[in-house]
Amino acid sequence: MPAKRVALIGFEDQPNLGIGYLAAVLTEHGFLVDVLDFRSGKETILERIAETEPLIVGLSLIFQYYTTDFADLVAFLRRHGVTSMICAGGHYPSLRSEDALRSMPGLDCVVRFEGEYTLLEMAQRLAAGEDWRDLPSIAYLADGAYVETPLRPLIADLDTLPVPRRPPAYDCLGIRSTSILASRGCPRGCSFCSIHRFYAIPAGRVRRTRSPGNVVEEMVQLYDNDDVRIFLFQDDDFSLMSRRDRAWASGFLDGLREAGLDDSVIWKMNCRADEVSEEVFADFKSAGLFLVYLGLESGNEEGLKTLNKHVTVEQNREAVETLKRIGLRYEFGFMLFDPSSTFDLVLENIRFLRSVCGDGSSAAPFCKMLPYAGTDVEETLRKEGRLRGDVRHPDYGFEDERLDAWFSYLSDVFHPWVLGKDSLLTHLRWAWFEMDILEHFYPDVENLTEYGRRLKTLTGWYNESFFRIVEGPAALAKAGWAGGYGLQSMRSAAERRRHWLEQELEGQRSGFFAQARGMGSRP
Ligand code: B12
Repeated sequence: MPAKRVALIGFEDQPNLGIGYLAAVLTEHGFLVDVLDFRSGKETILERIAETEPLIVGLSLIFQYYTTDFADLVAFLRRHGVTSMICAGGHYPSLRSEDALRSMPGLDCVVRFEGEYTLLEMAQRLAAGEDWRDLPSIAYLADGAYVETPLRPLIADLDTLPVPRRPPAYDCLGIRSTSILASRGCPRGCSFCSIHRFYAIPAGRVRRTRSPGNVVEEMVQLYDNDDVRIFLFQDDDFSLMSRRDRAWASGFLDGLREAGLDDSVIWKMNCRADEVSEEVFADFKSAGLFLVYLGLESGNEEGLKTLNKHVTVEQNREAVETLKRIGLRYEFGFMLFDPSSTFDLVLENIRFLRSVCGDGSSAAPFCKMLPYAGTDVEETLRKEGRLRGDVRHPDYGFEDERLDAWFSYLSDVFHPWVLGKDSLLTHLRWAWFEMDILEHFYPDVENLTEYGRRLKTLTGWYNESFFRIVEGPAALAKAGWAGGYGLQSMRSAAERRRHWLEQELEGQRSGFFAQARGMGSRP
């Protein structure tokens, strides 16, 4: 009798809830599941797999730009004699199954779309020594020929799923946080988003929501058993558009209040600008909502049309204004560059950003829209002959080639500002997260209001520096760089500015915490 073990490997920065659900379903049916962080390295993963000899090694490929790294891992495991079935799931392998199989030699199959019950049946078949090739929702190569089986419908009732397995809750200033999902799927057709197709292809209702009671029950469990006080909802869109959605939201708030969580936990959600209303969000705030991640995406009508957002610039602006009026903190997704970009439209985006967050209410991100596999925008760009790059770096050229040079200069300069765990933007966002924790859980700490004011000023300086770095070289870029004159001094000025902002942030932060500790309070 083979061991009933499965190993799941994925990117686990915050809890990877996809893996968490897969692991919970398998565990519920008697399998032992090892969850390994892909970043722990090939040797560590191999060691663990050699030790446990799982029936299946399952790869969670939800970020397509890890495809080549996962292909390396598969080759490495095979080279070192791993004979377990190796399969992959997630957005890219589901939407591009054949490409995934051909680009990852050694992979036995792809589990397409929602994977819980296909993976379970696969594990059961393997444990019983039975063939798996007629399972639904899989794809594989048979003697080099691509085969895919009919798709299983989406899980109709999310309440039937067990609570996902999670890594230990993350601790910041003594307060624990974790991720949670209230729904799956999004019916909107944003052209750049992988989610729209992912949930539209299999049969079943695209957007499914857990019952409010089921969500609150999980929160209570996490609160009671793991002392979790901060819940980060990862739903693509905490939808509030239909009457049914709003009834759900009010049921959720009632549930939080009945469970007594409304004044003991705080939570964050993601949504669109056209879902923000003063009444509903003020109510949310009174039940613990502390942060709203808004998918603004563009600050000009042309860009919003290209991204198929079906919102206007005015709605974007109004959503932010509403949150400010209520006193709710917000972060936002924004793609300064998209396939419709021209010099004027990028500068219009900057003017929009200055008008919404020039006051330091939130830090602006720097991003170019990327055409992920299976998205509408990828298809359009392919038809237009503008698609470039590869699976790891999907890309496109702008219609005006001078923009390519401008973007490339800016992304080079902004790399340490916005990318990675050590970037200035990440540090700023952390400082705000700490501020949220202090405000909600340590309100008696002295000088908090003053520290908040300083953070806001600093965020304003960060934003204004960012805007000027974009605006500065625009005329030069438009003139074909005119020999590059002035560029080097702009680059050095940007670097100096970043160093100064970093030092200022660190100085403010450590100064504040030193005095808070001096007072003997908990942080
Ligand atoms: C949470 C989240 C994050 C978290 C990461 C959480 C973590 N794992 O550490 C954070 C905030 C860090 C993040 C960052 C980014 N993210 Co993100 N993120 C999400 C989000 C909103 C939710 C993921 C989730 O919990 N899903 C719910 C679970 C239940 O579903 P699932 O993960 O898809 O898993 C199911 C199936 O896919 C399948 N499955 C998955 N894995 C496996 C494995 C096996 C073996 C099997 C059988 C099945 C299977 O079964 C699972 C259960 O049904 C998704 C959107 C989404 N709704 O999925 C975007 C998403 C994954 N992110 C995306 C992107 C682009 C990014 C960023 C690049 C954004 C940016 N510009 O910085 C970064 C990249 C981070 C990095 N690694 O470098 C894109 C990926 C696009 C693509 N095709 O590559 C998505 C799809 C959003 C989108 N709108 O397109 N993200």
